[in-house]
Amino acid sequence: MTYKAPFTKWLELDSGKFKDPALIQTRHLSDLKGLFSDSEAETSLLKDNPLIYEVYLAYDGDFQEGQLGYSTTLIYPGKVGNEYFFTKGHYHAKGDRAELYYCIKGEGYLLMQTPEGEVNAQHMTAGAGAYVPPYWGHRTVNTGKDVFVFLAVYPADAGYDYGSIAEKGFASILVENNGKTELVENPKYRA
Ligand code: S6P
Ligand code: ZN
Repeated sequence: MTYKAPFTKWLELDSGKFKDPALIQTRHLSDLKGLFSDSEAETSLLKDNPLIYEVYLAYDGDFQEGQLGYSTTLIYPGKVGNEYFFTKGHYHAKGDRAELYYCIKGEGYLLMQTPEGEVNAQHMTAGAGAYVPPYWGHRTVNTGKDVFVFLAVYPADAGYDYGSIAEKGFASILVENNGKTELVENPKYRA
């Protein structure tokens, strides 16, 4: 039996970034093309192609069953039209894998949906530990004025299914309406 060696990764609480990440993923608007509900606003903002979010992956081991992956996601504040910046969103390729999201700073929502289109939105500020049960697709949305940072811990073999979200979209979206955050139906959702 070969035992994996225990290790520690340090998170800079001010920035939300791991000091020595295994990998940093950056997602600009061009990586999320077609996902925002206001296509005109999206096309016009694509000229600037803003950075929407970054993922700092702490775990650099293997992705076998039994291991845990963990990372922080930093979603920057902003909107496309009246819709707040969000992550692409995904189901886990192994659908029965759950996940924990722990908010470090900022404000936002963990938006979830079942394959049948049932929606659930969990409000998150620092200290919130929100649970993504098996089979729920999940996307996070920054509805605040500052960067929204959360730690995600998940079975390392969960994997990603981005295709379903790219095809159908999310059933609900978070928009600003008269200065207030509202959860509304996504006009572009294809059930
Ligand atoms: C992985 C976990 C998060 C997301 C990250 C970016 O299971 O849910 O680490 O990967 O928040 O979101 P996305 O949808 O681009 O992977
Ligand atoms: Zn996930």
